[in-house]
Amino acid sequence: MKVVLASGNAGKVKEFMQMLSGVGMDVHPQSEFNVSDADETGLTFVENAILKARHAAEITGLPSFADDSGIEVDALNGQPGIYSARYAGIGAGAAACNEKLLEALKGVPEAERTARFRCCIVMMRHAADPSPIIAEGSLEGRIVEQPTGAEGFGYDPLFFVPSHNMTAAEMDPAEKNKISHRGIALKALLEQLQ
Ligand code: ITT
Repeated sequence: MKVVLASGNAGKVKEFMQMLSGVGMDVHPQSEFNVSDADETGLTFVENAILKARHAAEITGLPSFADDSGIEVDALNGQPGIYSARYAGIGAGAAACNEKLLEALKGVPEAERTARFRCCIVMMRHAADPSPIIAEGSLEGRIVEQPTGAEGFGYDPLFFVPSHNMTAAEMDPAEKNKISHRGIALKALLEQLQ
């Protein structure tokens, strides 16, 4: 099955391509079709994932799936959440977002720095698909005080995973995929597709 991965985030695309190799899906990132980024005007992960998947399906005429994800920090009442990519402003980049998050948590003790990554994946068989497939995953952790590790992307250097005693950016990418919010959501999506 030829499907479009509706994401312009290189870190996500890399993880999806690794996880989907050998699964029997013919996956093509949206960049191959000159799909522009969709307007993420939703107020929830699922709304934004639908908007992105529908946008790619409209332009390509192919089944498309999108990931809307982010980090929820308990001490910040769940922020930045759906605004994770734009936390430091549109186009500001991951380093600026991470700096802003560390600043917002300055002085917050370790026990209160709990957070989770969330991921919602939506697959639409066509742009007017009235019943998209929706799959979700999350990963619990906490925000460290110093960026640590060089793997991954986004908030990974700040996200400590207690089960592995390291940040997501210190983890082997294959290991991250096994336990991550994205890995869990993708597994749930594939089960529904079968
Ligand atoms: P697309 O919409 O084009 O897929 P995006 O980066 O704008 O790319 P989102 O709106 O879903 O995607 O924002 C997700 C942000 O959440 C992402 O930019 C990271 O900052 C963060 N994030 C999500 N998953 C992550 C992960 O596995 N590791 C680190 N940060 C992650």
